[in-house]
Amino acid sequence: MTAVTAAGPVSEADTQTLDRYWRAANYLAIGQIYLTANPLLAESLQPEHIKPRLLGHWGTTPGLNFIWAHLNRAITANDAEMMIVIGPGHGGPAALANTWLEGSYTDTYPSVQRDSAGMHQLFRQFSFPGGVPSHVAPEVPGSIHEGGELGYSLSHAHGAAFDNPDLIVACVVGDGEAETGPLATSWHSHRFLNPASDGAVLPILHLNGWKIANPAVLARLPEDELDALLRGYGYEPAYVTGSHDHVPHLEMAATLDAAIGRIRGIQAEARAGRPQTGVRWPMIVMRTPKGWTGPVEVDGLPVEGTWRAHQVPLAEVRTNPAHLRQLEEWMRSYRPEQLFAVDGSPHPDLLRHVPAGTRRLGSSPHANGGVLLRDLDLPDFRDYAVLVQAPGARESEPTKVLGTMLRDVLKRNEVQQNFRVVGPDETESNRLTAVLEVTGKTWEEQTLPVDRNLAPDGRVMEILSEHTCQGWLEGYLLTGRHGWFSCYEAFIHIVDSMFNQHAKWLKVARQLPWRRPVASLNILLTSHVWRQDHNGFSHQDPGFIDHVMNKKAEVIRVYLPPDANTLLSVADHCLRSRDYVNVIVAGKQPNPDWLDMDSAILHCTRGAGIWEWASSDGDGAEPDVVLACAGDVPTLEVLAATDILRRELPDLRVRVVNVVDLMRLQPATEHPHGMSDAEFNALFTADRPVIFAYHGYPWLIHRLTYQRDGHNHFHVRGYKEEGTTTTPFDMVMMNDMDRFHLVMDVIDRVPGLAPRAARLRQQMTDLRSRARSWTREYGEDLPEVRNWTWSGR
Ligand SMILES: Cc1ncc(C[n+]2csc(CCOP(=O)(O)OP(=O)(O)O)c2C)c(N)n1
Repeated sequence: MTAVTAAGPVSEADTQTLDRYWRAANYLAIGQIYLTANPLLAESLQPEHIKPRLLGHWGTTPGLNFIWAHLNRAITANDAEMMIVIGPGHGGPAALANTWLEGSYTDTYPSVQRDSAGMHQLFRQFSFPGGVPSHVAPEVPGSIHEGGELGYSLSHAHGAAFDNPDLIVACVVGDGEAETGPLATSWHSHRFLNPASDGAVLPILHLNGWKIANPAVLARLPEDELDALLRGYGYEPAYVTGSHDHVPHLEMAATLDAAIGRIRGIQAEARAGRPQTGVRWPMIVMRTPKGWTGPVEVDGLPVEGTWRAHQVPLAEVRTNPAHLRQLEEWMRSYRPEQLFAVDGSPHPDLLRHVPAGTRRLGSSPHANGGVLLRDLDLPDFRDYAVLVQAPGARESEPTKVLGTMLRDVLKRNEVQQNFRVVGPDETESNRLTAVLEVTGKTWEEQTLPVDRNLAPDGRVMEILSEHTCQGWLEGYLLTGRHGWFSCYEAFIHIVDSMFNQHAKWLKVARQLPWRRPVASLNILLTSHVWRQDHNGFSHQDPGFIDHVMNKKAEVIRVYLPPDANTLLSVADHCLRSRDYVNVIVAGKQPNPDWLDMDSAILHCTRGAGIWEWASSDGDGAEPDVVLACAGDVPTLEVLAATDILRRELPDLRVRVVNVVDLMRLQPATEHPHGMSDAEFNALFTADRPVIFAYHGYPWLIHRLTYQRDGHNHFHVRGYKEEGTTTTPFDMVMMNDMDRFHLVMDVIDRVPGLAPRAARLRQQMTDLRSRARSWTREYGEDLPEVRNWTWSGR
């Protein structure tokens, strides 16, 4: 049979080539799961040819191989530039088999040639200690998506497509994956895709019917209901159905050509200045058996087309001769002697549809984004400095100041089109509003006169799904661009797990010389725990930092700039950095400006340092106490406490230390930013009390410093899960991090001070009581607290 598709005829010979390629990929996938020797079945299989531990996932693999084979043809026939994102990334054997067949694997890893020795190595290394992982991990060329943790394929694929007008990202979505929250919300992503200036995503919903042990919901919906659901998401679904007896090569070829034709049609209209509303992007629903072409039954139980095919269908091959025989029959059913020459190389004719060079899915430069990465054209951050004539003499809203700089980053990179700002509906709430002076918020749907700042080509991307924001940005970064994510501090926890996966990706990618560095993932956390005046307890959670700290030191950075100028300096540094996750916690509420720009730069370069202008330990003298702070609100309270101490106990030598780069606290052996013990002791002393006011949960500071000489003298105040909707000062009092309590802490900890400072201590208790009753009576903080400023003593 032949068919004429949108890209021309597909002949009988074409389908045979596709089928031979597919059989070869299936054979290679099974070889990876089972064999450690005898790759071409030159002799009959023996137990010693079988791996001692059988690991990997067969079930999804033949479907993935089928898709890859057809994408090859579609790329060649349509002269298309494509990339693949594999949601069920546990189908690693498929990606490895296909990249080996097409030659991109050997290009990346010359030690694995396309011959029998290479095939042997391909098989042996899979899921083997010292070899390669079972998933579509960073080690796999052509991948930006591991797929180990399910749910992020569509958002990653869209991130890759933004600002890549010639790229079509084929995105395989598992029917199990489709049940996850992140995937379910990411169907909306195409509503943020601009057909004029972005590429396209072609979702391929892989309805193989099952997950590990259960049916998949979408696979059991009545056909009309599934169709209505996908249409409701704005897609034009096309269906390709295969079975044990029918391999739908012609249908798949025609459907792919039609989908590419439709994508190009939509783009051509938009690019000719005729944008349409209600664009329906194509998608493919591919219904094929799980474990397709594998054993139909094992030990009398059905396997092909059931959940039993998910991992390793024949589990006892080494010990059960019947299983071993069945494996050999299964592998020989692909007729390897017709697919591979005696030297193990694939017969050239089965590679006829494989595209050339960087058009191969495993060689797409987009999937190794660092090779395409261009530096941002950054303005001089010093131009946005707030003027600070004296520490604390005036106030500004740090994120609002940062907004002016980000605005100009957007503007200067308008031509490069390689910078986007994402956030879950909070860009304005987080006071980055200035960015909207030069761009809009991406919006392709209907608009109403009351809408503000929406634009089809907007570069600020807002969707109320932290998952989708994070997924878009990861996809955008991994394909060689830059971005900025701003989020309420409490709700960044929603993407804890996505952050984990991205940090793991970076850790592994950094060890692969062929993966070029990508721009860092910059996460600005604002509307933070201490200033949730509108919202209260549900919005008070600084724990993301603790979570981030679990990841490899080489990929994570945490910054707590205490004011506007330090935030600018930190932001500039983060925008220039590569291969990190930078977490920046900064306030949006009016906050004293402590440092002029020159001092801010010096302080941020040090990462932690003595604020001499605030300290009274003088040159050469050892302090009686160190008041340390990290975070804007802790810094304010520490300075207010210092002010009291210097006024009331003028003989006490107080040293104020501010930490902007939290990683400085770690030992130099643990983090590249870590301080040596000598440096640490010089700053914090080895034996004086250190009262440390910290933005987040106090135990983190102990965790970071427990090996230091002076650790026993560290007393940390921070958020201890006390909160509600109340005044800013009541919040710090609820957590004992207020200035009055810090003074009490000093009195309690400095040896010999308690007896002579008893009156002051009592005053502090009284002031706390007074401050508290004031809030209860007047609904705001005490005037002397609200209006306190650094006296410059
Ligand atoms: C978020 C998440 N939860 C659970 C798992 C464990 N898991 C691995 S594969 C799988 C089933 C996946 O089904 P589907 O997406 O349909 O893939 P396929 O059937 O094609 O293998 C599950 C639940 C996971 N990897 N990620």
